Amino acid sequence: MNKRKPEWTPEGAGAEYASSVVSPQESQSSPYQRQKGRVWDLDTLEEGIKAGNLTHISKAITLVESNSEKHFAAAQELLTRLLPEAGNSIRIGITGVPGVGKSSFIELFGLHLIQQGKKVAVLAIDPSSTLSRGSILGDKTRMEQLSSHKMSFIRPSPSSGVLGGVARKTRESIVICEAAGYDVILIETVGVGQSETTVRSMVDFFLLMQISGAGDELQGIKKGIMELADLIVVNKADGDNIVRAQAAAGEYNNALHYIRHATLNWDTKAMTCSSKTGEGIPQIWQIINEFTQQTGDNGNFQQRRLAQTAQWFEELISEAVLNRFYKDSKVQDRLPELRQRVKEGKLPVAYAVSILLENGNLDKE
Ligand SMILES: Nc1nc2c(ncn2[C@@H]2O[C@H](COP(=O)(O)OP(=O)(O)OP(=O)(O)O)[C@@H](O)[C@H]2O)c(=O)[nH]1
Ligand SMILES: [Mg+2]
Repeated sequence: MNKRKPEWTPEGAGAEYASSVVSPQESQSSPYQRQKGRVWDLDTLEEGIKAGNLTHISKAITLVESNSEKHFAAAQELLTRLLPEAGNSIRIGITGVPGVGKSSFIELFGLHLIQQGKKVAVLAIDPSSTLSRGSILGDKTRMEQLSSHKMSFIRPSPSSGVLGGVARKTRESIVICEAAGYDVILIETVGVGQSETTVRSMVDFFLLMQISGAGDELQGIKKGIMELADLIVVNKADGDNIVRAQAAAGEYNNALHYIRHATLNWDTKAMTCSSKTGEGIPQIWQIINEFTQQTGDNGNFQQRRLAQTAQWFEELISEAVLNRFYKDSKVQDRLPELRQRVKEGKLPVAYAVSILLENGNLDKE
């Protein structure tokens, strides 16, 4: 704070005319900045992230994952600062049923990328952890070498909250990782519920992982998921399983002739790979490079990102408006009774809704 004197101060007057002036910079500082030197100092976090400091990246992600309102303001300020540095990566979603080999694949694939001079970040969206409050994905035991490599960063799934909330945290974590200079962001998710669609809405390239099973290969696959994929990989193509895996890939390729592909002008294909022997891993990276090149040239890459952000914005508005509505005390006062009257057939549904939207004002009745 500055000690300043008003303009009308008589000449030669002393300190009795001084007033305290808060400089604009100080008044705009968040509560976080005022806690300089503490864990969440934003300047330090920002600098650390831009320098690729792993501790600071982790702390920043913990900050965006926090559910407290105080942390929300700080997280948003940090993200605002980081946004200009973000966007320079390829974001790859990897999905498949539990046990298909996602984490094993990411271990070998990540190491291959590092060999190509890339920095790799691995994030996870685990819808089941929102129920069990535990994190089963992105487990570092399956990614032993990758997790200890200095060119990689692995973050398990946020362990609580609804899918929508977890997705927001992952999107924000992507911004942090990109600002920290990661070239490839891998997002692992188990194929459960809406998680595939959610991950598809935040990545550039979507890899669907499968294994060959007995009989009809396509039976086990959820309708619609193939339409999200930019590449289908039949994993565990090793040992006795090679022939079966190749046959499965062939069946997927046939089926792909008849479905709509996820990306305009991109031919989604199926291929085999082994996350045990590493067979197929370099080819997968090559395909992703072709994809980036092609969609970059025809503008689809950038267009999809813009559309994703726009869509996310609208989704968040809907979510926030709904939250505000249910939190409104007048709505809370009236809701149980109106719900009951609607149930009993005593009040038309649309009428009950209109009453609630008038902030529970029953004068309308
Ligand atoms: N033979 C063989 N085994 C594999 C391959 N990939 C993974 N496995 C094995 O399959 C099992 C499951 O692998 P994970 O990588 O944990 O599978 P995941 O899809 O990440 O599983 P969740 O995280 O539980 O959804 C492990 O025992 C792996 O060793 C492969 O290409 N070939
Ligand atoms: Mg896994």
